[in-house]
Amino acid sequence: MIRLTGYRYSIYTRIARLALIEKGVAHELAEADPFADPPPADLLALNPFGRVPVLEHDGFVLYETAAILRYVDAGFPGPALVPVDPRAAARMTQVIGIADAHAYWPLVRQVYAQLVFRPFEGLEPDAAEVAAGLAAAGPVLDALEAIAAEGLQLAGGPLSLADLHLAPMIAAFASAPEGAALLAARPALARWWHMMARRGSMAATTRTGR
Ligand SMILES: N[C@@H](CCC(=O)N[C@@H](CS)C(=O)NCC(=O)O)C(=O)O
Repeated sequence: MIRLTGYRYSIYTRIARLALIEKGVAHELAEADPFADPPPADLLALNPFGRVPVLEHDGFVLYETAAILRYVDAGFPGPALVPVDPRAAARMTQVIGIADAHAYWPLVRQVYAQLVFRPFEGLEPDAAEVAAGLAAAGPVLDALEAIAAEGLQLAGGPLSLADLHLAPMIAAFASAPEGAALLAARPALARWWHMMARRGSMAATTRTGR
């Protein structure tokens, strides 16, 4: 049995769902809201940090999205999502590191959360957070643009874990017009994003209603 515990609005849950779908791994979804205070006890029992997603496979419990993606790729048949070429593989790991360390907070938690999610919940955006997020996003997008332009990753080659890790963050960011404008100014990255946005797995993982 393969179960993914996640949250419908979670970017990281979407990353793990993309990997399962792209590999063709049958799975069930369980819902847990990690932003609840305190997080649900059944989530804390799976992940002491109270974050989603968490994968369970026949009693093996795994949290941290990068680890989940590696496990899904290595543990199941389907297209290989890690390049064999050492430089392409290194770039893949680098993109995942950039996404986690530098992209998630400004792109998702500052720009998307303030400009898209808070209005969706009927709340006002915090202008200072938006400004900070947009300012921090620039260098992150520049770094990703350089990687996309180089061509080893984020360039429309064979699908990799880097594509899956980054796409939900860019999707959220680009859903704010201010984010879309910053992305459009990076042509190689924008080209990659338009290819990723057309994938069936992306369409299958837009948030579901309650
Ligand atoms: N390092 C974790 C991060 C996961 C993460 O931050 N998930 C978010 C949802 S997208 C979460 O659970 N947030 C709850 C919180 O920040 O309290 C991973 O890679 O899985």
